Amino acid sequence: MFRVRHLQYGMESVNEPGKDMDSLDGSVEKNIGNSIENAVSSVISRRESRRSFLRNGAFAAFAGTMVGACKPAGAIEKPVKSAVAKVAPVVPPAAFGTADVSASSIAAADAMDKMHEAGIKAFPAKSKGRGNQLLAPRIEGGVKVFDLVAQRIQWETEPGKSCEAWCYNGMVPGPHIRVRQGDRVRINIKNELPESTSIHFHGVELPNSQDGVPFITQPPIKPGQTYTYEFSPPNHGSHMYHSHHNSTKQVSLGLLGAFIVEPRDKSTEPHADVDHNFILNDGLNGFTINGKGFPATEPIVAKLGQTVRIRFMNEGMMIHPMHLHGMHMTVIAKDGWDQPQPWKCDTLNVAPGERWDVLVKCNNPGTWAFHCHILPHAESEHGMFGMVTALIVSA
Ligand SMILES: [Cu+2]
Repeated sequence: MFRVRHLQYGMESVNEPGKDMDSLDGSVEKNIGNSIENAVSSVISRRESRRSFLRNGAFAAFAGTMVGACKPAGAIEKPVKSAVAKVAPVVPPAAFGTADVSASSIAAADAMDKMHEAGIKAFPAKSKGRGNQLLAPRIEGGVKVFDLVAQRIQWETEPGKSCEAWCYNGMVPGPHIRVRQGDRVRINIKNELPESTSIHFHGVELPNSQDGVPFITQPPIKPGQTYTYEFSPPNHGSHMYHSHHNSTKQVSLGLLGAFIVEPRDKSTEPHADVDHNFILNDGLNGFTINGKGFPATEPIVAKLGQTVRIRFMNEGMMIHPMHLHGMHMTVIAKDGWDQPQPWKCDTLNVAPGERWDVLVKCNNPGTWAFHCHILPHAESEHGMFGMVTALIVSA
């Protein structure tokens, strides 16, 4: 059911949009002979279905680009269409200000709740592939060497929803690279894509020649070529690496990853029992956290009393105000730079390109929803999807 519900949302509105809108006023006239209540009820019903069309139509236009690269595994038109029939029908509401406890409203509520419940019960759902895995370097003459391969793969963002992804080393996000401030670092990138590419180390203050922008600091890395970057990161913090060529497509399809530079003196770091990268994306493969959409997102798990460090990174094209239930976050760094004074919040707006480091003192046991608060990035009438996960604090 999960795999088709975003498509359902867009497709259910394809019923009779033109007819619906054209006949809106005519339906009033036809109802003159009926009771006033019937006429009002009919108009409201029409308007509701029109609103539903406008809302769903707008979403469909949006979703058309968002899910363009994604297909439910093995899915064809037919199963999607048959699933549409299961969607709760639009029910004429009772008059405003009165409780609508009609059997049809209860049935519609039950049908909607069932979909919501199924999503929650599936969490955390198993899906193929896991991104953001730590990549151990090879040491060559004191240099930390990381080998990356840019390639096209099929990637499952949630159970049964398979997308074409462009990625590093077969995963979305690409491997988590972690080095120390001042380390000598070498990155070999082999391009197996059908386009040229490059890598930009976002936030690291490198010599100009290593900045990774084709035609400004280097030639594009052509299909089949291997290119090498080498540098010593001067500034620590939560940074990123991503393609800087045809990036609207390449980054949104998954050519991105966490590049974390630990401080030379690790004793300057605040204590954290759990250190979690939280990478947001919102491109061709939908709304994702670490390459997955709810219910396939990974929960953050901690014990009561522990401190969790979360490193938010936005590789998408939209802002995402991330909201944690039940506990506050203490913001300690922005774009890798320590805040002059840590500050507290429960909703943190993460704009494209930004990184924010926060600490959460897990002093409230339970499973706490943790989601983007632009609600169309997180929930529809079919249940939660996309940028939703949970912080689970066990007693
Ligand atoms: Cu969002």
